[in-house]
Amino acid sequence: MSLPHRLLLVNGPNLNLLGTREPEIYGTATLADVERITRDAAARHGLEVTAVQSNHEGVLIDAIHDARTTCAGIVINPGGLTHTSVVLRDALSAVALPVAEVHISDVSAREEFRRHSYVHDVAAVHVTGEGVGGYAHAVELLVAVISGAADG
Ligand code: CA2
Repeated sequence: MSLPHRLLLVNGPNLNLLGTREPEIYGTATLADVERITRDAAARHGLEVTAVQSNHEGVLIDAIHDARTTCAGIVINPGGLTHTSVVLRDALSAVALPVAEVHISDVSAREEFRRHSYVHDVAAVHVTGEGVGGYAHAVELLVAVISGAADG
């Protein structure tokens, strides 16, 4: 059976505020810019993108569950849930799709509590500290993983 020609883009809590505060950490691009960058990168590989951003964990979990039958992979910036959420990690693990974890800022160079990610070891791809361009990089790396899995 052929893979769906679609990726799920998930942005977690507070990322709707991108471009409005803390430009020294997150830059000036908005969530709409992030979604456009991701769609453009995916389109170069003939893939469409379903984008979800929510400040509610359950909404993100439902979107991840829906992706199980509709998407070939997931690009996710879990926001602060990265450092707190076993539930989000379990959802990603349960759907068993290739996952790319993206962080706009360099979480390894910030507060200690940002150094641990519950998502890290259920993700095949990690992109950190590349600004919003990191979403395009994540798509490239995720497509390589998906293509490799399809070949193998
Ligand atoms: O660097 C990233 O992409 C983060 O995932 C962003 C999260 C943070 O909790 C992670 O440690 C790293 C926070 C997103 C908050 O976004 C804001 C955007 C604009 C203004 C304020 C917050």
